[in-house]
Amino acid sequence: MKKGIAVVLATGLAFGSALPAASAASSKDLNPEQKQALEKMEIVKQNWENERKVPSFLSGKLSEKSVKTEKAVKSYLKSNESLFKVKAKDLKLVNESTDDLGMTHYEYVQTVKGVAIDGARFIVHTDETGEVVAVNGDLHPAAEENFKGNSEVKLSEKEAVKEAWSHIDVKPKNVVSDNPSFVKKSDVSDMIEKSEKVVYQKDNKYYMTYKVQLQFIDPYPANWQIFVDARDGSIVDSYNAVTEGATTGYGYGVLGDYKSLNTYYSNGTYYLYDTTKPMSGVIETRTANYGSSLPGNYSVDSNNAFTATSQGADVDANYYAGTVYDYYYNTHGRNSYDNNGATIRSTVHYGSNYNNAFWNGSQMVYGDGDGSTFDPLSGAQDVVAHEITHAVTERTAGLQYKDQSGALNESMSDVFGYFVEPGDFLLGEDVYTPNTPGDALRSLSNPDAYGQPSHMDDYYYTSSDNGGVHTNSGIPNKAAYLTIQSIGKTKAEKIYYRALSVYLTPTSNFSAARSALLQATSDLYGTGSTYNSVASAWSQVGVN
Ligand code: ASN
Ligand code: ZN
Ligand code: CA
Repeated sequence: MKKGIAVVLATGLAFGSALPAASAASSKDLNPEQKQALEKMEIVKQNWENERKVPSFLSGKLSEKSVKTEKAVKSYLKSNESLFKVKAKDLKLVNESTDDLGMTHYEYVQTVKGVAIDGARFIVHTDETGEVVAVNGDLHPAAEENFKGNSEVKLSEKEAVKEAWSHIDVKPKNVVSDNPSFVKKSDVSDMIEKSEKVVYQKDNKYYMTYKVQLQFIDPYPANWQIFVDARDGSIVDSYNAVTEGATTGYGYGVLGDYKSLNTYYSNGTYYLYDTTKPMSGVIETRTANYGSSLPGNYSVDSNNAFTATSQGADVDANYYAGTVYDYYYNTHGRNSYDNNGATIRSTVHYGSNYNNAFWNGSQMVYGDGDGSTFDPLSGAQDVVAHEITHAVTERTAGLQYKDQSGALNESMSDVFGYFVEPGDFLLGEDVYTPNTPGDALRSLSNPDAYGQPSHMDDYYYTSSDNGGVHTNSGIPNKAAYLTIQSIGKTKAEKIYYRALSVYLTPTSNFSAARSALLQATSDLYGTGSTYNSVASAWSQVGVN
């Protein structure tokens, strides 16, 4: 210990006297505050000695002579070995830099048998005059005496890496190693492995290990840090440093069907949060927890298996929203409902026994149904497509939700419900009246069977339901059905999307819809038989 070293603890307590000479100094002239500080310092000093700890941060005037070269720093460290309790020869310079203030920072790593202790950095800071003004970092005074397996390295680096892979039970594929001794050349890699020999401290013991880092995204995001004992290949310690990333989980839908899910992992929790789409936003699902506040809490799971019955609504809302996104993107080149990649958010478990679902202008909302009229409504892909299409309509034609334009708005949602899930012409059959098989909410092919008109002769005049938007939609629905029957789905969906996104306006009525669809047909397929089929479909429902 050099005389004249002033000490500042990391807590900011400043001591004017030298250490440890201070203990010998007369305390008579000290005020109570200084006395207390001195006592504290005594405790700190004793702890250093008893626990073989070293100060982790010292600042003040720490050197007498100017220290301006690495060699001078080394001899400074040597003359202070009793303070730092580590031999200067075991400190290896790993970096030296001078900053804008003229301070130079000498960064050392402590070694045992010439091998660095993992993370053991110790930095000496000098000012522009070469005075040591601070030292800080992490030294291990007891590393040598608590060292395990002195020079008994039996494992090769390659063997250690193999042990690491088998420890995490992941099959390495398309690996690029940054270890020069067995590097494989490849431009693309699914996995990266790195390894180096380090001394690793665990429970006050020091082990000669290979630190193996295994990094990959699949089958889960990982940046494994695995310390393999160099003597026998046993694992001294391992942890995954990744706390965030896209993952693949699974779950069961409302109907109990298995689904693979794009999920997101963050800090030990998996979210129904799909970041895999080519959109700026995400597809996310939340839960209102049977209440009515929106948007609610994220739908989460602790192990990426969304298999509880109560999670069925959450699973389907996110999964089907993803398929509807895909439909619009792949079939129409539309990126989300706003065609600008907006987040598609759904909230499930809305209310209690709530027999409905809706687009509220910002997001989808799904009730669980009462179990007899409805199962959780997100369990039907055509219902999800119906609701998301309301968002598309809002951002395109903007059809006003009343009277004929409102019925057209409803019809567009039903028709795209079919385009997304074309197995049948029924709507909502998968969740409607679970105890009555074969029925549905509505039908494109047979609106009358569900209390809807299918011809202008039966147009229903009412002041309820915004002028019967869920009733009179039967008329344009039937026209759509007839169109699809005669020209096929592939042409029909192109025509409908073009009419919706190019020609229809907020106040379009049924007659304007016929004109818009015919114009779209003419643009895409000319004025031949396809055109005549569309015209005929509308004539058959009495719209000319
Ligand atoms: N499920 C209904 C619909 O999307 C809710 C509503 O009346 N807007 O049409
Ligand atoms: Zn609707
Ligand atoms: Ca259906």
